[in-house]
Amino acid sequence: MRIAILGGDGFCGWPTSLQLSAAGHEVHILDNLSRRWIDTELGVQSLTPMDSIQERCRIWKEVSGESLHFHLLDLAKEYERLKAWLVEYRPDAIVHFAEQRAAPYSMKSDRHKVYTVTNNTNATHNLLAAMVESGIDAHLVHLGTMGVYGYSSVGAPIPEGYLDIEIDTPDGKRAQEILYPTRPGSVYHMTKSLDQILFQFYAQNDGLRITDLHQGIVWGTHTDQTRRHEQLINRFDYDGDYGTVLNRFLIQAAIDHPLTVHGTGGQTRAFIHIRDSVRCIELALDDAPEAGDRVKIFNQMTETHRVRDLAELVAKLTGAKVAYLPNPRKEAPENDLIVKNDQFLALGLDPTTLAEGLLSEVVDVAKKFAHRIDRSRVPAVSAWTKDLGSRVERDP
Ligand code: NAD
Ligand code: USQ
Repeated sequence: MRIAILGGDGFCGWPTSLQLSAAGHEVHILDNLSRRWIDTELGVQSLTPMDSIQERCRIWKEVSGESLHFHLLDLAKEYERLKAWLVEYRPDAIVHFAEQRAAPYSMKSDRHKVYTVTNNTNATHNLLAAMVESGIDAHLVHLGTMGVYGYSSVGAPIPEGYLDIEIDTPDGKRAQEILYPTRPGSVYHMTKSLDQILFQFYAQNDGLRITDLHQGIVWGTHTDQTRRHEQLINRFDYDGDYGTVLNRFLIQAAIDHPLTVHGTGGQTRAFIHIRDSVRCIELALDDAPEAGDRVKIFNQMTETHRVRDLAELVAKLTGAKVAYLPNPRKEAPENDLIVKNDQFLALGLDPTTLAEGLLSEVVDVAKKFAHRIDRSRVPAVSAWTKDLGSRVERDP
């Protein structure tokens, strides 16, 4: 297939591009490199040294013999160029990663809220409108988030996207299937809830074939392809805005920084290793819906863990101390989480568990690149409300 990877320079997009290229697909990366600019804005850098996207593509050609094609394009701001690109290249499939994905960054200030909503909703809507207008019949696979469901403990498993309900009518009860009600916990997560409605409309109105992957928190760094050359290494975010919880604990342990648990650490979240994330995207591409089908939704996660359990696990493995800090976020202090992920397991996903993968990530990545860590960038200082901000700043 000819596959467009939107956001293919990012943490999930880069290893996905390599994997699909290695599998023999013609891969085109479209990215505006905004993530690299945000690193500059925040004064941070990936734990792992990253080459330019052009250099990464050159190394891949040397290593694999396969070409990766890079196109510098802003999905949210360059509608006409995007449409022209689709008309010219007519991809068979499009994988859409190209959004601002950090919840803390989206809550940093009013400017960051506005940027996140403008960037993410315009990127997705421009893509959908351009797909219809260009008349291409590509399968769109979007990276959504488990966070659209919210984290209130309902005691029942979260289904894959849809909920069967009964409505009282004058003629008795009527069964209906609805999108699972969203309850986003940040402006970023809210944009993913908006994306869901955009997808529902374009699937129903224009017969677009869309798969939405509700992904949990991705951890780890390497895939088989990124290991093939040191310059193919994936990015690894550890700072207080972009670093996700388990990857942060791993590097904190590597530099003897106390593990930064927010609140009691009673928050339960869904997790998936980057290798499995990439594999799931391959599986989803092979399982495209037909025109006229509802949006296909998968829960892309393999395990759930409570934050304090993760901290204790990493502490046991490494001897690190655990610090319980004031929580900069407005979120349930404790929640249960049971998630259905039957569809990917049925398609043959064989998950990497924390128990198998954790130690190698600590040794191969966190310890190896520990000298590149700026300790001052470790604390999470973006607060969800002004009240929470004043508490957080008092604590490192
Ligand atoms: P990332 O920030 O590393 O990568 C996103 C890429 O998209 C970047 O290279 C960025 O430059 C590009 N981009 C952003 N806006 C763009 C625009 N307007 N035009 C063109 N390119 C643009 O993020 P990631 O961790 O790789 O996440 C990828 C996707 O997966 C996101 O949509 C995110 O919501 C989703 N996701 C990520 C995780 C996770 O733990 N990392 C978990 C669940 C879902
Ligand atoms: N947390 C800590 N300490 C830290 C960092 C985080 O206790 O140092 C806690 C947070 O308060 C939160 C939980 O860990 O309760 C998860 O935080 P996170 O930053 O790892 O994850 P989140 O903000 O939800 O966002 C990440 C990705 C996002 C993706 C989402 C999947 O950045 O793109 O959509 O995970 S999910 O969480 O399933 O919605």
